[in-house]
Amino acid sequence: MPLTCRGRVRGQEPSRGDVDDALGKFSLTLIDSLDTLVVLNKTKEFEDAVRKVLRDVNLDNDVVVSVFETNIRVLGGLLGGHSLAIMLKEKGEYMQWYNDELLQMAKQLGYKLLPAFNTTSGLPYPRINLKFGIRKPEARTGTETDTCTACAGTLILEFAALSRFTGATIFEEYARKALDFLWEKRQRSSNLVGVTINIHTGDWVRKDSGVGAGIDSYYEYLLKAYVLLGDDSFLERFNTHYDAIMRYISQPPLLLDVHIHKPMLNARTWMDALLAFFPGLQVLKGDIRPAIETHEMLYQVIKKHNFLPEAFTTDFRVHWAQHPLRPEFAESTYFLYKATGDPYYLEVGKTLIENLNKYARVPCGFAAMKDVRTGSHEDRMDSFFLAEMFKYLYLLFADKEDIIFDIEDYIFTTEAHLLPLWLSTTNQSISKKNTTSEYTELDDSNFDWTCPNTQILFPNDPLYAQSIREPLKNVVDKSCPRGIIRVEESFRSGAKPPLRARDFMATNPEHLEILKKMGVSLIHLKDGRVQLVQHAIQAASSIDAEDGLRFMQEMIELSSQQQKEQQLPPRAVQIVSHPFFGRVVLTAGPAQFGLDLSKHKETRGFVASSKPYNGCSELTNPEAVMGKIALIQRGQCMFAEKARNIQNAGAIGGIVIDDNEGSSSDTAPLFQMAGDGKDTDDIKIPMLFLFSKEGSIILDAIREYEEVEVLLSDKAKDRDPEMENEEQPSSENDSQNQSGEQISSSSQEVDLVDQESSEENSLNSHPELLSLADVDNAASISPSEQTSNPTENHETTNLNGECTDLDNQLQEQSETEEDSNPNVSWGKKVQPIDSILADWNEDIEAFEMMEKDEL
Ligand code: DMJ
Repeated sequence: MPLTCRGRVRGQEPSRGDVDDALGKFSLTLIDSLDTLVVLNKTKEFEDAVRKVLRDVNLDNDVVVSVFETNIRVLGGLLGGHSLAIMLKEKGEYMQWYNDELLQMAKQLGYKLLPAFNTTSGLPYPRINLKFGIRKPEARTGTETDTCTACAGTLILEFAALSRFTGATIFEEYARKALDFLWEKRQRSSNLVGVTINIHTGDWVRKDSGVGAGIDSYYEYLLKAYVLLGDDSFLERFNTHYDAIMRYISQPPLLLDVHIHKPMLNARTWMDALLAFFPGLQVLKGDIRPAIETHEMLYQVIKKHNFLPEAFTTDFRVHWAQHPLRPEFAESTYFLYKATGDPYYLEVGKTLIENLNKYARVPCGFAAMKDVRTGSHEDRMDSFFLAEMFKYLYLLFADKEDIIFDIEDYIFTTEAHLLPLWLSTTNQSISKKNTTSEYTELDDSNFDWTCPNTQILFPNDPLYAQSIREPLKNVVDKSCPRGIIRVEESFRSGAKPPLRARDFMATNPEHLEILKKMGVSLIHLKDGRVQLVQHAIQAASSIDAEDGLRFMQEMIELSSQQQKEQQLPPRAVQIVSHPFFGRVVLTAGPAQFGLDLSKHKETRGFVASSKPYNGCSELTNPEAVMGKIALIQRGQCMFAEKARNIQNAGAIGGIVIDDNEGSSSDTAPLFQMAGDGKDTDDIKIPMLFLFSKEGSIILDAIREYEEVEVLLSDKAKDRDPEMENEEQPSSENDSQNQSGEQISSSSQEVDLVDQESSEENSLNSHPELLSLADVDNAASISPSEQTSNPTENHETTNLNGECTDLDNQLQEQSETEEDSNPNVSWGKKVQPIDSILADWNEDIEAFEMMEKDEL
């Protein structure tokens, strides 16, 4: 926890939900970063770290952990550490005392994970209790029915390495069985896999498919299993999937999720940051051109926001604003540099490093970005930052002589742990499968059985990569808003719905008539909102039901767009005084009154606590807050009243700190401070809200340094270099550490509150509903609002950066795609009603899952 300078211990911090499943009280960061130390030539430190692991780490804790995360980070970390420990031992200088102790720990952990595979399918349960396994009453797990494809399909490298290192074949057998099952379950017509699967029945639970979250490393492990184990069947499977990915998901330079049954139908209009690993995998596969294209697009998104947001739209707007310092883009940059030797990729790496140092470096490490738009931090530094990001960035710039072993003798796991390639010929007790009978030869020279060689791909052409990047140089900056292109296409390939979502008025009787015909009913909720529900079976005909589905899709898109537009984005409180110098940026909630920081210059000032602290009456210490930013505690009166009281005392701004001890923006959704229902125009100062954990960082800083200056803004400002230079190395660092300790000791007293969101969306709690959209005042959608709706702005961008008419483009595209794709024949082909309904049900389920996912 780089802001509060402590380790994150499971159970000692408020639960963050699923992300905490990686924490098993087994010194995750220490284990995950073992082999990084050797890569960075910190051999002595590696030796010390291994001793610490052997001395301190307990793998038998009563903690429920993710099988996937434990495998890639802990088992992989131990095996990577073992691989380099034996390499060093053989060299004869370091690790001479080492006697396979890390491997023994890895084996112990491997056996602890095996009970998770006790399912009829052979797919592992997603979680296991390290001490009690699965399904015992004490285990508190084993009731899950679903897992993600990557969770079940990212085991083979670690498990096979464990088997081959130890001779215990059971691990490789289990991992192979899980992979065989996933392969069997692929959607046969598209050769794609869904995001989540039922571990008992093998049914796809989420039928959307991409190369990012939930699936990513399944594909990575098929190709790498071929490389590490030399088993052709893995390459055949990879190639089959790759062909499908390039056919349906790849829309250069984008990679967009589709439905496994209707792969020409996009499942969403945004991409997630995890897919940034894919160009690196394409390099390993030898398909350099699309790798260069996607990487370039991602780089431009990064240049726009300093980091890659967790998700971004097809027109490159931020969809999910956080960035937990993920390494995937650095990984792809490294592979592309290796493949092309183009110094451009060194420049890219330099930008990544500069941004990390400028925006993420904090007193005790590097902090995840809570919001790339504001530059605010989260008290979080995931173990993959040291395991992967450091490693790939170091390797990008390292010469061969900088590394004390030959990196080419190893393969990187998905967590960038190193496994030696000689394992392919060791303990091969599991017979290699020959070409599977189901394998269809792919008619593409990309699927040769040879390793790609850049000299063959583009001999003596240093400008090869540049020539591919050039046409894409404006793809992000000059992009224009766009809608769900392929979904729109499919609308256009059939009749348009008789009523467009944007035109709908809940008070118009004609509209209500059309809705009824389409099987859509209107429910007036008690809180004044209107809910739309579609039952295809109640539609007048199959064509009307199809129209209804399109109408609902449009409405869902429109509704989520409007919700986004109504939200004020979060703001930033940046501590600018010594010794923070702008390094610590706290996520703050905005106010619906007072100075709007997005329109005005930021407010800078020293902070002072108001008296009374709740700010609910005239301040008794106006001299203390005059010309300063007043700190006020939440509660006991309206936010606007607090604002007026501090403004009257002469404060230039206010920060309301949550009175709910232990609350944090890590675990609770930010909100906007509302006015008091009266006119709030008299409030001229900016007001921001901080949860208790973020607020206590400021309060602790006051205790330590007395004078604390902050900046209230819509986006953190670059640090003041002059101030940074004043920082004295030794004594100041000491005080910095002290501050960390002090912050730490006070924060440990924080009450534990489990703030996992209990908000449930009726989408998920009404299984009988075929499709549903919550629409706030749908009847009041006015023509002026319509024009601001991106789905209606029928423009897209061409590669020269000019906006062109989307209607025409879509028309053309849909015409060509219709010919080649039998799935896009809505409204044209005569299909039996049962099959149409079955298809719709699949689509609708998928849309519901998407909505759930987005929520
Ligand atoms: C890493 O833990 C692994 O790379 C995993 O496969 C997915 N991504 C995270 C880091 O983003």
